[in-house]
This record gives sequence, C-alpha cells and structure tokens, in this order.
Amino acid sequence: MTDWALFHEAIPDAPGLSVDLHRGFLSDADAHLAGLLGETPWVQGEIVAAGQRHPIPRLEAWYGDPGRTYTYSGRRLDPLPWTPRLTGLRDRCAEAAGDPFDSVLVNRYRDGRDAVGWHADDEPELGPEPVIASLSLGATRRFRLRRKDGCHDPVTADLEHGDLLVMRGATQVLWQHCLARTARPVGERVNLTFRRIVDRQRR
Ligand SMILES: O=C(O)CCC(=O)C(=O)O
Repeated sequence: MTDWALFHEAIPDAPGLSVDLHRGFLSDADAHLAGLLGETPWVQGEIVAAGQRHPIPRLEAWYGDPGRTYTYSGRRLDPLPWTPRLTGLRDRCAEAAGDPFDSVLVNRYRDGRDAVGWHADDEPELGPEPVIASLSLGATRRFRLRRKDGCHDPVTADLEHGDLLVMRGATQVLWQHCLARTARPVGERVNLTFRRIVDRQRR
C-alpha cells in the first residue's frame, strides 16, 4: 500500500458523486507552497458580465502540453510550459488518481475574499466524465459540492495543506462545486487542478 492510500477519507455516498479525498497526500507540501508562490507568473483574469469587466477573485496560471488551450467562462487560456516542480506533482497525482494529466490550472487565493463560485468542470474539451485531481496547499478552505438538480443535500469538505481530492465518473455531469468565501482571517492558499484535454477539436 502506498502512503497516500493510508489517509484515504470517504466522502459521503450520494447519487452520482464519485470523490476520493487523500488526507496528507503531499508530505513535502511546505516546500511546494513556497516554490509555487514565488515561481508562478500569476495573473488576475477578468470576466465580462452585462457589458462590464470584472476582475475574478483569485490569481491563476494555466500550464500544459503544447496546444492544450482551455476555454472557460468565455476566457481562453494558452498553456505555459511545464516546470520541473509541476511535472513532478502531476506525476504523483496521476499515480494516485490512476489517470494521466496533460494540463493544470493553478489558483491562488490571497485571503478569505478570494473564491471560486459554483461551477462544474464540464467543458467539452475535458470529455464526458473527466477525472480531475485537485491538490490543496496552504490555508484550509471549505469546498462544497451540490447536485445540479437539487435532489440531494450539499456535501462539504475542509481541504487542508497537502490534501488531494480526486473527482471522477459523473461528478461533473450531475454536481457542481465551489470554494466558498470566508470572513475568517485565513492565509494564502494555492490549489492545483490537474486535467486532461481529450477533445482538442472542441476548442
Ligand atoms: O480551489 C479549489 O479547491 C477548487 C478549484 C476549482 O474548482 C477549479 O479550479 O475548478
């Protein structure tokens, strides 16, 4: 048994929800957090709503194999080339998830006001039932999942420094997730969601 399996924590059984949480997956999380904060060329994107431009409440960077362009909320992200650190983290997450990844969205939440609203990672280029591996570093933040049709109670997990959460199966089809804002004073958090672009014609 590998170390990460020892810390596996079950997420409650719910229809169409397939999520594994590996607590304390990353033993060298402190070094990776410091490295990512310093090395990443962070940008704050914007969305346009009702004709107005709004900065999104977090910083981000998109890395991937050549050509792995990702489009979401009307924004097009061209990939930065993999760094040695991200390649190493990608391979460890792929081994735990049992699936390969070719791209990663890196999010930086500067404090409790930074967040991600309700959404599903269901863009066509990710394919019908994508496997998403989400690695958390830094401050503990609350991750929520809710059924799109409201037929089940929401599910929450407090994601801690070094945790790996893997979503698979119909999770993106039937559920949405978010990273909630908090009024509590919290430090910085970095999250990496490893993905695989399976349909490059749909970009
Ligand atoms: O920061 C997190 O835990 C969630 C990030 C997320 O939902 C996303 O990148 O799609």
